[in-house]
Amino acid sequence: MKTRSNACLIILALVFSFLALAANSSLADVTFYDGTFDPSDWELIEITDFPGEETGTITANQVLAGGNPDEYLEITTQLGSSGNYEYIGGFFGFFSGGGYNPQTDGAIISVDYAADSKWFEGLLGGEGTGRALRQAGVIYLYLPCPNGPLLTSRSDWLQQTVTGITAEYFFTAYGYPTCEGPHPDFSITGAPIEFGFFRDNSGLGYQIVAGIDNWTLSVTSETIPVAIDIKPGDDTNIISRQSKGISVAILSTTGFYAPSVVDQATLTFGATGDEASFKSCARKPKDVNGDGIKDLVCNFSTKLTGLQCGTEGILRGETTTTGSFEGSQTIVITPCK
Ligand SMILES: [Ca+2]
Ligand SMILES: [Ca+2]
Ligand SMILES: [Ca+2]
Repeated sequence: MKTRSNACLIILALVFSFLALAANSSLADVTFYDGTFDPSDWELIEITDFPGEETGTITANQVLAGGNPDEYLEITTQLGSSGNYEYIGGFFGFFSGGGYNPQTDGAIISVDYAADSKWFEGLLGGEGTGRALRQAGVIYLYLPCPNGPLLTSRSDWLQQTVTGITAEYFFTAYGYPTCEGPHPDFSITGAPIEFGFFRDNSGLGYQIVAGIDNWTLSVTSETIPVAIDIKPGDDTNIISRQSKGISVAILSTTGFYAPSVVDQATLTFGATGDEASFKSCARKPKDVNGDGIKDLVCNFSTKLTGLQCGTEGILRGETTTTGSFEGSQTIVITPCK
């Protein structure tokens, strides 16, 4: 698990490796968290069903005491007193966390959400509250279809959690959803995602003040598959047992530029993929497969790879963000013994 939070907090960078699991089934996780709500860490975007005509507002401000504990974010929804029966909501995006890029952090299996909520004043019943995200400029709300959002209806701090949320539970529809798409793209080719939450109300002529603290969003992601070329440019992949090193190229794609994305210190390569055989990577990226995108060529100690005869060489590593990747290719060690 890695935690991304605002700069005031200690960043946890615990990395659990699930090495005992079979290839391609290991999981990488990242958690976004904030319990301070510094205004510079968040962005509020108003969402409404009458853009430009709404008379209601949604506002937010950081309060320094009285949270669970200390700082929290106070959110006020104000519904217009005349005109359209309106929906007013806000998407709160946590942009200081760096966002999540499926192409370098891994395809998302699901997300878990937790936040503490408290109702302060105004119409009883509270504000609608839930998880939200923005991808390619589109805001998606998670709404437990078809019953609508959770409510901040308690006058004490209450933690609300939802786990195992997949892409099909996020909708672009506001208010009560139709349970139909479009949904965000959690796949390996999906555009970068900013996570956050939403608050909303609908109707006319009332105001609600409610708070949020300890916003937490955890992503469970898949290992990123990468293509590798052992002994770049040579299809035999025959390596002498006496050789000092084995050259392995990590092939780049448009979304995964190996020379800048790979955290070289985490590279392991060999018979199981976990061997600490890494020596170095070439400083200059080189396009070894002629696709026009430069690749990363690294060198591993032949002896430390534990490779025997005809077998598979497995490479594993982590990206400089939060992703784990893996690739393998057939290799022939000679003489075979
Ligand atoms: Ca707090
Ligand atoms: Ca080769
Ligand atoms: Ca290439």
